[in-house]
Amino acid sequence: MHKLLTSWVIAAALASAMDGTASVAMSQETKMPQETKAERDQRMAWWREARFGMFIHWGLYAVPAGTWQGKQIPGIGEWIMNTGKIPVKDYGQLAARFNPVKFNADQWVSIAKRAGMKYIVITSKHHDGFAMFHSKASPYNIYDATPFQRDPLQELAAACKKQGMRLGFYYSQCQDWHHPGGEACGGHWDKAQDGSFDDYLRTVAIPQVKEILTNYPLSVLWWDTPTGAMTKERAEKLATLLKLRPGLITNDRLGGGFPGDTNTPEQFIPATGYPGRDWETCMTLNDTWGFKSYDTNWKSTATLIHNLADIASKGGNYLLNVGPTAEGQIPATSVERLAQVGRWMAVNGPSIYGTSASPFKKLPWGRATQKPGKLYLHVFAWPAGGDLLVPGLKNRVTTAYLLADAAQTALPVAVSEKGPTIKLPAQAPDKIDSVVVLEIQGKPEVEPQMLTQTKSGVVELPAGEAVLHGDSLRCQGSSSGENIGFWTNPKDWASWVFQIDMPGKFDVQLTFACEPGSAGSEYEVTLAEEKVPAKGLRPRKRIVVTQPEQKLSGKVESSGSWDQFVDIRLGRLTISQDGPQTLSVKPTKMPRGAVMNLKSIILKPVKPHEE
Ligand code: FHN
Repeated sequence: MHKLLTSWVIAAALASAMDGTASVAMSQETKMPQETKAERDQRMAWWREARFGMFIHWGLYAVPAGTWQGKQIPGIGEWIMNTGKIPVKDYGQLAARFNPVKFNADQWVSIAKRAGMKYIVITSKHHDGFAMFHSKASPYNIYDATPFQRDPLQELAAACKKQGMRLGFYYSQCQDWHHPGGEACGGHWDKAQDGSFDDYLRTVAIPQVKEILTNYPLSVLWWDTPTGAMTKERAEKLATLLKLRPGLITNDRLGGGFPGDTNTPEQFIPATGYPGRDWETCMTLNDTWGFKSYDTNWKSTATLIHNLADIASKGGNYLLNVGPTAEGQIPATSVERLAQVGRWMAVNGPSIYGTSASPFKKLPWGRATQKPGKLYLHVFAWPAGGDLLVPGLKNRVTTAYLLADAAQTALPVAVSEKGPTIKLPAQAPDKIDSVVVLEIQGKPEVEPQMLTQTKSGVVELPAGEAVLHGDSLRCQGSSSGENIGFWTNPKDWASWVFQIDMPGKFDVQLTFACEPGSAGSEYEVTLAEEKVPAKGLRPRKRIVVTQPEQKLSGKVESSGSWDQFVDIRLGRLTISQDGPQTLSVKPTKMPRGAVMNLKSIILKPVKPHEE
């Protein structure tokens, strides 16, 4: 409920399925076929090793490419039929104009391969209901309804086999805006769409899922947008078909409480990953999944590489999308960006493939991934003086070298109580992300690090650093940044421990979001000395003069929506001595079902003239 909702999402079930939370919660209720942990690990092994895949959204929507009857239709390209409320018959006429003669399956697979991607997931049928494979279940497919008269997905399967690439299909099992009875988020807009959902399942979705699982060598089946209509009983009819392809991996978007194998955060990187679950962030290269001729908001190569390292550092996979044109070509900018990522992967692949999540909560200069006996330090910000402190690492470092250095020349390592410091060369081997390999003894052990004041005395307490108390609230990643959300239990609270070296008076600023319908909660912010410093925290420098607890209180006003964050000044606190402090936020009243999405708390030192 606190996830950021885009306008087209109507069902709460759908919203939570999109970051996997609903399915995680429901997994206990759903009986899944018996599989031991060892069997599951074996089935997931290639996928965990892969870490990087290509998503392809390709369908009839590539023909209008974002423009209908001369008007640019807002939103994502593959939604043009729904957003533009295009009648079924008119949209269907696009098929006669869809002739992707420049499609070359080998080329597409090579583009993915050169990028360092290890699997491809392509739309076999998106919400517009048009099958991109030769389906016997409906003539509304690329083989029967277009001048192309080829099955590009068979060609892609052959090319994948030839080039050693895993293949998966996306299938929109619930939404289908063409076949009568199919679901449409926002409701049907054409009588031709009306009908029975069960008939649609029986005559279209079930037979087509059977077809794709039988006729194509699939490693992944990627469901999408389960609506409320996908009850457990209905979902079971689809889930049971999965037996047709042993070893298949599916995601958490079937609906009906089926957890699938993977969580699927969309367009964001979850703050802490999903410990204990396999997960995959899917993301666009620009702002659309399906091709839009005028969307040129491409992510930079640096962003893509940082995202890939960030995701791997949290134990997930990156499924990065391309939206080919109606001629069958992957846009040139996508090809170029992917080639640049591929050049980085050719050198740094070992720091991504088959790695697991970082043992560090946060690193000031980048990210880390690990394999047994090795830490890969992804240095995004190369230290000016050449000294790279690895804060809190307790293991003995047996050797350190740059991954880009084939000779593995040992870098000097100095050890202090703060952790090892690696002496790096003056020049970063890669200005986006240079990887330093540490070979270490034993499993990584890291001392917890404490938040400290900045040089100007400011204390920043971000959502990602909070200790969360309770069951409901959690730190969620989103396009507006990490925040503490899902705060639906008034007993839940959050706290931060931080070190003060420059005591004084501080103005307290809270950055939060709340939609109008949930506003009105009240809360207290409490500041207290940290009595038992956590292991590894700096001891007090001088004798403690205990200071009484201080409290500020506030009321949550509406900020407009769950993802519109605003700053408020809550009041002033005094910290009269250095040492560790704890700041807690606890709700006192929650009249309307939720507290707030809390992004950060900042303590700003009050200058003498402001007092
Ligand atoms: O509605 C779709 C959207 O068009 C796209 O396919 C994405 C990819 O994850 N999935 C749905 C929204 O979650």
